Amino acid sequence: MPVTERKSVMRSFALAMTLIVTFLVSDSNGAAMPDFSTVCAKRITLYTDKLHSGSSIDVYPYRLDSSTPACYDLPTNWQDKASSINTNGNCVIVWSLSGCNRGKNMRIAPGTDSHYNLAGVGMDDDIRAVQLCP
Ligand SMILES: [Ca+2]
Repeated sequence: MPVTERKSVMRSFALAMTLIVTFLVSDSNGAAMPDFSTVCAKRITLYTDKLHSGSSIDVYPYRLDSSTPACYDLPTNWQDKASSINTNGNCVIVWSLSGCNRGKNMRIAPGTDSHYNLAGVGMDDDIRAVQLCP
């Protein structure tokens, strides 16, 4: 491999490592790091339509620090859209407002009603945040 090509490869490698380290050290907002013990934990799936149909999004609520419950604020294009939910065996609290600390909320866990139709618990097209049960 010619020297210039080798240098180019090394430069690309160095850039990639810098990006990875930057990603690991801080998130894009420079906000507090999530607690990694909960980051990879629980997947919750929301659907735009009832009966787990339409478009879907997987969300992974995480803790910002040890004193707050794991919460995930939905992106703007998913606010007030969900009509059914798969908690994948987890217990969650869905909230009508972001932040998991205000607005209407409802606990949804294995065995509770309305996973297939959130209208049954008054939360149809009315979810902006998902929290893991504390
Ligand atoms: Ca909907």
